[in-house]
Amino acid sequence: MGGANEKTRLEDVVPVPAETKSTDTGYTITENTVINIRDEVAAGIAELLAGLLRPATGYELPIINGSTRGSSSGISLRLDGAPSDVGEQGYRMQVNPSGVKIRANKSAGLFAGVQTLRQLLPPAIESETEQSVEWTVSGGHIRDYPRFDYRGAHLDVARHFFGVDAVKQYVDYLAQYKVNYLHLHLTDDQGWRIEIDRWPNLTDEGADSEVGGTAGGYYTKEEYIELVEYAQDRFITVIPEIDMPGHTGAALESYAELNCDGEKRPEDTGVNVGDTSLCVDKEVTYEFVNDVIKEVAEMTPGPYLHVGGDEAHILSDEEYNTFMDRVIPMVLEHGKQPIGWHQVLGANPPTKTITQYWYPGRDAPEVAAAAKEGHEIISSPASRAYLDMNYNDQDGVGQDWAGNTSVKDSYSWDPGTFVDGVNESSIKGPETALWTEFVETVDDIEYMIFPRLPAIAELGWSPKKKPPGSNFGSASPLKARVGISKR
Ligand code: TNX
Repeated sequence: MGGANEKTRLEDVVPVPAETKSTDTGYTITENTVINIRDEVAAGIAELLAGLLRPATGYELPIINGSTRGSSSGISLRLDGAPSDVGEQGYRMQVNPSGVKIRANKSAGLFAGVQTLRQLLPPAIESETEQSVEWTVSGGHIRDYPRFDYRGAHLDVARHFFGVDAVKQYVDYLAQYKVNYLHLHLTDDQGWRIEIDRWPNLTDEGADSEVGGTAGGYYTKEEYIELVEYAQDRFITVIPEIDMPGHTGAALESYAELNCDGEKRPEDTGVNVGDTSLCVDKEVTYEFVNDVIKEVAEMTPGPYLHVGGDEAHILSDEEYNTFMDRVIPMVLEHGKQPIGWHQVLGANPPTKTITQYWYPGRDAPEVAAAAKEGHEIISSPASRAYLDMNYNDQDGVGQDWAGNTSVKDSYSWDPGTFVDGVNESSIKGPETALWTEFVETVDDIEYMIFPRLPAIAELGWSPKKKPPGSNFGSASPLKARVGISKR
């Protein structure tokens, strides 16, 4: 990043926009700047923008609906005048001495444009107190739209619990890099983090600890809904994951009847995986799962519900398939499209089931076969997108089972072609994962996601121009904007 007087160039934005054309003269926000809108739909976005700009600039920045007051010097946000080929998430932006114009077809695009504007301002704009800075935005024209409609980020709140404020902070980070799905891993052996009315012990007994034995926690329904709405206001859709039939120690600790031997499992504060399962032979298991899916679906406006399905090591294939054959249709019945980790393919689920690929390598014939049958694939290869992997032997608070994962590793792969035999047309998009066995605090989260999360956000958004990896040059926009290259 440059000195105080050096402006951020249009092509320094992360993710790098599809098309930029710079001019010499930009726009400076002053005490006379107004924010113009024409549609009520744009009002919420204008409020978010004003809320960001007011503290650091100290300016009033009134939002004016429908007017072209004065010479209309200022920022204008409008849902017309965007080229149709920027689609529902893209935008067009023009900056000249009289103002900044952002145009989009849908509010998601307007919001994306505002995130671009945010990065084009001096970094001091993020300050909560008034700064004396010249608030100049570089001049020029941007036409921008995503390569993949889906750009996800996962967060494990089960191994270590993160409360509403921490997750809101995470959402804010995602929004800045135009990530539009937040996958919350809500349940695992070490904790059940979401209130379910019909099964209250899940949170009365199954939520009070986490890895290492420290206090855990859970979201009440109201808190979960608050989070979902907070994300929605930032054009991020929450995908809840209830991991089943394995990774269910917290449920098995809460209800004796869910265990095959009828005994409650002891509390789990370790980091083993694969040694728990719901009892697939008991009818009560399916009543339980149906109730959970129903209640989670009811409080989730987004179209997806993730059923996990990974690492059910203590089940036979037949038992696993029996379980998935009953559970996947339940998700569909409750109006959601199912997603499962790629092991779910073993059960031959209907093609509507989206599969999330997570192994480190490129060779995954079952995933290639599923793609040919019509399954959509979310691409999260552990060797690239697992942000709980350490950067190198010195840096990181995570693990290394998929290898150390440098910034370059995270940045130099192609989500569209990573898995052998899968065409880009089957790829929904990339998704980062942050497992939290060893990630304990918000500081830990930030250390692990920056700058690898922006790197993968760029792979999801920006056009594929060059062979994978060549984006990571010394003049890389990512490097310029988010620094850190030694990890
Ligand atoms: C594998 S990825 C898991 C998680 C662990 C993670 C740690 C996946 C579907 N299962 O249970 O937390 O590795 O990196």
